[in-house]
Amino acid sequence: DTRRQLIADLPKAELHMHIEGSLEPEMMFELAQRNGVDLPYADVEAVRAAYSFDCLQDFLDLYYRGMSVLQTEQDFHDLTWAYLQRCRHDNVVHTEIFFDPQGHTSRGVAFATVFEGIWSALLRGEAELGITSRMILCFLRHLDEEDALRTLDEAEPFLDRIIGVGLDSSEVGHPPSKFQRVFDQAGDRGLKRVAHAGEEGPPEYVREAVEGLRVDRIDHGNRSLEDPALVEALVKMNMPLTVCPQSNLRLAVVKDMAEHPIRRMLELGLHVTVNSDDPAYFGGYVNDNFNALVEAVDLGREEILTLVRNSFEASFLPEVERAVHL
Ligand code: ES4
Ligand code: ZN
Repeated sequence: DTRRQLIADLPKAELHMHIEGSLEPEMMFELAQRNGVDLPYADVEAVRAAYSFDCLQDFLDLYYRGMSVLQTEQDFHDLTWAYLQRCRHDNVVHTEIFFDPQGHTSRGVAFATVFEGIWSALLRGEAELGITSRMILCFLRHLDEEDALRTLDEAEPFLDRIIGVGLDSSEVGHPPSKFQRVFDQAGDRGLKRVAHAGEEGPPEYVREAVEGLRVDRIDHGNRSLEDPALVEALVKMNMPLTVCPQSNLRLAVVKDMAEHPIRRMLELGLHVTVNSDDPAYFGGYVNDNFNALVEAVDLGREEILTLVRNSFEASFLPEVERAVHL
């Protein structure tokens, strides 16, 4: 079909992808064996069968368990390299990846091990595949702000290779305002800022992220639609929303892909992009996410082109490099 072909052919940017969420069950088993980790699954099929979630927390429980197989710099390199192969397959030419250092330092893996493993793969991706990339350090919002502040201090030697900070994990009960000081410090250090908001949390959390944390993008942002004044403000400031359709379906943010609000978001004038979030857990990479939308909500050629253009416009590439893609 011509829209599938268009999606496949277009060079794209991905702006919302947790590298630990690209850990496919096959690699999970391989790394478990390599590192002598016991997995509570009999085989790869059993892992996939366990990927049935009622809500964000259901997923996060398996996500944190899964990442326990990641221990050495080589592990993080292999994980990232496998993701970059998917980028090449999907014609993703620029990617801004999230990583969760606290998910690793809390179990004794050094920040430098995580960072250098991912970084060396990204360098190789640029040299061998021509894929440009950035790294975004996410704070886990279910932990306290002191932990986030310590993590930002640990990141200090690497900050010239980190484009920005993000906020992820369990949303409800952990509003953006809980992280005001660490986001202020990140801003003082010249870092960009993004935050997951309005995935499960209320529109008020989106407002806090924008007005308090002064974010450059909102990750998800679906529940902004419940507040017309907020939508109007987001449109006026051209705030990008990194939307993740298959994640939304698998985490019950939307009941049915046919009810996905992406078309309404576009019609409202919101600067939306399409992303895979945790591709190994939610059933697909970027092209799969576009194709799922096309099939369920009949996205047209112009809408696809807008979404792809938005992905470069909302990226943290410098203006001149962004212009090349537009
Ligand atoms: C996440 Cl989908 C999602 N939401 C919040 N935190 C996350 N961490 C990894 N994936
Ligand atoms: Zn996410």
